[in-house]
Parts: sequence; C-alpha cells; structure tokens
Amino acid sequence: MNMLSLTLAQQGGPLTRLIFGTRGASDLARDTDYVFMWILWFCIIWFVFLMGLMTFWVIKYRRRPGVPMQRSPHHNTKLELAWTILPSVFLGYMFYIGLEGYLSKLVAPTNAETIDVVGTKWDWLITYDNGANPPDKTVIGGKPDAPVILIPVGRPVQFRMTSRDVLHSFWIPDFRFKFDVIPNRYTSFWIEAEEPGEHIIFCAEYCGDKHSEMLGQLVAVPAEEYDRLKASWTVDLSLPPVQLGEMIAKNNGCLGCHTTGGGVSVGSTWHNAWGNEVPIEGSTNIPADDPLAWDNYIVESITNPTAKIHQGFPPVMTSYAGVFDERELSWLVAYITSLSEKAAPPAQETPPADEQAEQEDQGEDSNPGEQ
Ligand code: HEC
Ligand SMILES: [Cu+2]
Repeated sequence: MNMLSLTLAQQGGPLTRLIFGTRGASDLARDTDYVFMWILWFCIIWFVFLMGLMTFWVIKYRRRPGVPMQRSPHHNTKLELAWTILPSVFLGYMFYIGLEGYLSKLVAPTNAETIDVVGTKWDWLITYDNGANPPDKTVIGGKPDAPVILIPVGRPVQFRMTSRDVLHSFWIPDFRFKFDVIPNRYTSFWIEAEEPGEHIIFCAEYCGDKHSEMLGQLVAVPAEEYDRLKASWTVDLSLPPVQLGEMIAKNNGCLGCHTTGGGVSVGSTWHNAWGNEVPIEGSTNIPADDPLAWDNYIVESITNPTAKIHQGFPPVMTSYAGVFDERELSWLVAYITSLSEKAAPPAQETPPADEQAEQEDQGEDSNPGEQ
C-alpha cells in the first residue's frame, strides 16, 4: 500500500478524497481503494492524452485545398515496440495489485475466528463459533428486524457463508467486500475492524421480492465486550428449559423490572404469579387455574405487552416481538411457571428437570378450554 496516498485519503478534504479515494474501514479496504483509484487515474490520464493527441493531429493534418495528400508511414519498429511494452508493464502492475489484493482478502490468517453466515430469503442468519446466535435486531430502511452482527475490534474474523435457498451476495461496502453466497457450497472472506463502529450489510445478488430489504448491521465492539456478549448468548441445549428460560430472562434485562422472589419492582413479581388471577385494565381478567390462558398471557405480554395491562402497573414494558423464537418463548414460559407454587409438581424439587418440563407441556395440552 502506498503510504502517501493512504495518509492523504485518511486526512484529506474533498479534493484529496476525489484524487485518492475515500477511506475504507480497514487496511484491506484501503488497499482496494488504492487499486481502484490507481486504475481509474491511469485510465483517465491515458484517455485524455490519447484523445488530445488524436484531436491535435486530426486538426493539424486535415485535408486542405491546394495541399497535396501525404503518404503516411506504414511501419516503425521502435514506436510499435514502445507502445506494446510500456502499456504491458502498467497492465502487469494492475494485474499484480489486483490479484495480490484478492488473495489477501480470501486467505484468512490462521488465528481468524469463524462466523457462519447463512443467506435466506430474505435474511442473514449468524452463528458464532460457540453456537450462539446474536439476538439483537435493528431498523434499517424498510426493514424493522435487520440482524446486528457483532465482531471484535482488532481481531480477524472469517465469514463462512452459504445459502439456504437461492444465490445471495454478502456485501459490506465499508470493508470493500462482496462475495457470492451459494447453496450447497461454502465461500469465505475475512475482515478485521480497526475501531468500534457500525457498518451496513447488503445483499448484492437479486434474490426475489424483498432483496432490497435483505439488510444487516455489522457492529465492531471492543474485544472484551465482544467475548462477554458472545458468551452470554450461548445456549446449552442439554440444560432444562426452566434454566434456559432463567438465562434468557437474565440476559435480556427482564429482571431489571420483574422480581422472582416476591417484591414488587417496576413490573409485577413472577413469584407465585402463574396460575393466579390477574386483573387486566379494561378487559377480562386472566382467570385463576387456567394454565393455557396463563401461558398465552405470558407470551402475549412479551411480544405485545400493551395488549393486556396488569392493573396498577405502568405500561412501560417494550415489545420483544421478533427477539425470541418459539423455542425461547417456551423456555421463558417454563421458567415463569416454575416460580409459582401452583405449577405441579413444584419446579425446584423434581430432580430430572427434563421430565418436569414435559409435564408442564402436558399440562398445557390437557387444558379443558381446548377440548
Ligand atoms: C422496563 C421494565 C420491564 C422490562 C425490561 C420487562 N418488563 Fe415485563 N412487564 C413490565 C410491566 C410494568 C408489566 C405490567 C404491565 C403490563 O402488563 O404491561 C409487565 C408485564 C409482564 C408480564 C405479564 C405478567 C403480569 O404479571 O402482568 C410478563 C409475562 C412479562 N412482563 C415478561 C417479561 C419478560 C419475559 C421480559 C424480558 C424479556 C420483561 N417482561 C421485561 C415491565 C418490564
Ligand atoms: Cu439475497
């Protein structure tokens, strides 16, 4: 990389940016800018030079009345060698910087962390090397639930990409990266963020109706924060659902407003809540001893909290719609249920927790309201 143009592209104003390119988000991105701007200016300079010469000669040697036509020379070895060899040198250089840049983007350092990316119509599904999926979503353009993909600052990450359906293309313009995402095949590239920041992700391969909404956000955060968050998202599926539900409640700040021991906080306590009557503002109460109604109330309270307001509480809970999938919601239900003495058998006492969860499920099924 040319150090002078690098410095100018980083620090310069509009004119220097016009000449040397804008500043990509990493060394590799700036290398790409350098190759691009080099080829661009090479072409501009030669275009102006050649077209200028042509225009000049067309005017100078134009046909004029009374001036006899000149015979043009038909061969000049020196000139022909020069205009063959000289451009070849430049073209060779272009090929070299292009190939070198391409390969250095493809071949990840051996210590790079792999992040799996699956393209689907029309979303990006991300899995980290510990099995965690990033839970955060953000609003980008018309897409209310664009995935937020975290990466650590100062450590290389390699995206290993494949598609569940059609061709997509994973494009992070700030990193000058765009790569096809293909069904039944892995492709990959790597990046390393230099500083914390947010970068937009597009799909760059037309893939159907909502192709333009196939957006995501790449967020570079300090490495320690990244490690902490990534670890907090891991799901050990061998754990009982009640415990998984508890982890989810803790990791998502639910316990900042809800207590589990009985005291009232901003929100209601979950202690002995399940299975008891809940007064609902301006609507029918949640009846006591109706497990299905309660399970539905829990899920509705999470995904659409303002639908039924618990009397005496402020409607301050925000919706978690789209944050949890069905499985996670069922874990939260299992956890909240387990905090009530009405849940049979009492959750904390049965040793094999899987069995207990099964019994809870059966409890839902045997609800009289459904028969
Ligand atoms: C900003 C505080 C706040 C946060 C964070 C919060 N809640 Fe709530 N939640 C409330 C309030 C206040 C109510 C009662 C008002 C209402 O019904 O919306 C409530 C009601 C509920 C209810 C209905 C139970 C009842 O007694 O009415 C459930 C279930 C619930 N929240 C689950 C959750 C879960 C799960 C999370 C985390 C994913 C969560 N809440 C995060 C404030 C919060
Ligand atoms: Cu796509």
